[in-house]
Amino acid sequence: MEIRYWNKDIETADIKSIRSLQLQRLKAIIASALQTPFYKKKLPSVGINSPDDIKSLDDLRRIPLTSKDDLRQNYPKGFLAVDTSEVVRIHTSSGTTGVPTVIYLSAKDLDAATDIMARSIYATGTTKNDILQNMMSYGLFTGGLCMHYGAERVGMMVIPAAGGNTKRQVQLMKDFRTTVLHITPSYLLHVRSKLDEYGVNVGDLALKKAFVGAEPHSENTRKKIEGLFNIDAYNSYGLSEMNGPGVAFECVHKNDLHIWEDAYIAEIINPKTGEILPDGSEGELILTNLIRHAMPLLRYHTRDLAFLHTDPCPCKRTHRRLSRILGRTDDMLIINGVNVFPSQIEEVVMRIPEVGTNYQIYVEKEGALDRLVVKVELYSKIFLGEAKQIDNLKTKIADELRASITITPVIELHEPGMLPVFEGKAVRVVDNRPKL
Ligand code: DLL
Repeated sequence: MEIRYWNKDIETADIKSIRSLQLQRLKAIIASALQTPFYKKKLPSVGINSPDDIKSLDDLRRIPLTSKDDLRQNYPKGFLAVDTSEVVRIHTSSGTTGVPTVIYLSAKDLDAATDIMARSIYATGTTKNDILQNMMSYGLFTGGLCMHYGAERVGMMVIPAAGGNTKRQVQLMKDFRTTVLHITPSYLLHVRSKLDEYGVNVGDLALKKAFVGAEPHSENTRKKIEGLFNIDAYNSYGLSEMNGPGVAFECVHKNDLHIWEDAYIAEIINPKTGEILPDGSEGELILTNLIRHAMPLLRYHTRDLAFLHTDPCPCKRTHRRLSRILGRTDDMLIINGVNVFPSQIEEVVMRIPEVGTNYQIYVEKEGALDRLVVKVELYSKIFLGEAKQIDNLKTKIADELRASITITPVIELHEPGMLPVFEGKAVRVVDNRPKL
């Protein structure tokens, strides 16, 4: 397999050089942070008054975590380090409470983020000869524009299709011989479920790859996507606060995501104690952005659960790798006292061959107890099969889920197209229990 590098020196640099580059960049970012209203107060309170107070990477640990609430409470300009005349782009993320968070990029910041995006695209073996259909929403969400810029830098022809209008999307794929999709995994599965209705076979398309991200998905979902489309699906991780997609990306070997350590300092902490954990331990991911000076963000508390590791990758990139995201500390459900992550349910549901392309999780109150309902779409030929077979399938799904999460869910089986479709991030969990 031919390995291509966008910037071989940096991607394969020895760890010592990466750490020394991180220290140099951290000092520079501290200088910018001291220009922001937020960090101007925060950093001196832990004895950091100038970049010279950072002597080693360990000094980063002195800085308290920055949370999404800090961003909200200091909206819109509390984290801005430069005059707005230096800003060329903003993005926002609305999250669940409705109070937005905003990020600002200078021309230099945008250039640096675009380069990292191009590096991520290249790592999957994608080149200027590929045609990218970008099916993520364009606008304040980073998934559209940030990927677009990176793909243009690689020199690809980009189809800025954005999300939605599935029939037109498929037409675009056919007309322009799209080879790569950028899309959420849930929407990609939905697209597949519509092909028969449009009279299109997978073989009529020229697809080779998909970059899938922006939402949690299991290895079984990846396998399902790859099997249904006969393509390679690469996991792409990122978040608005760190410049959107391209924080960590899988290479051609698809064995976890290379986190670009020249641009981001990654730490894993114990969610309960805040203690920094060694490589290999699962915990919350904390990220420091080293390449954005208009709006520096130090030790951002992502709440994403993952682990980092240094297992050698055959591609010879040296940056540590990030595991698939295992869940978020704030999406954990407590059902009759048992902790359940939606990702555990997806892992089981998506490995059952009869299960189609969509599912949803409901939690309800039934008297004093909680009731977990897993609604699952089946492929139509199975849905139309014998009643006995369908009953057996219900039992099989419930048994497999009980073995994984120790709770017995109610299983509802649906025909294709009955569950809600999301063209962006899917809402997989509906928790109807009264709020305490
Ligand atoms: O979702 C940026 C992005 C766009 C990433 C396109 C990948 C592709 P936000 O809207 O700020 O930004 O949401 C960030 O989404 O903290 C994770 O919880 C989740 N997330 C993103 N990528 C993945 C992934 C974009 N590959 C939040 N696997 C993050 C699991 C993901 N969760």
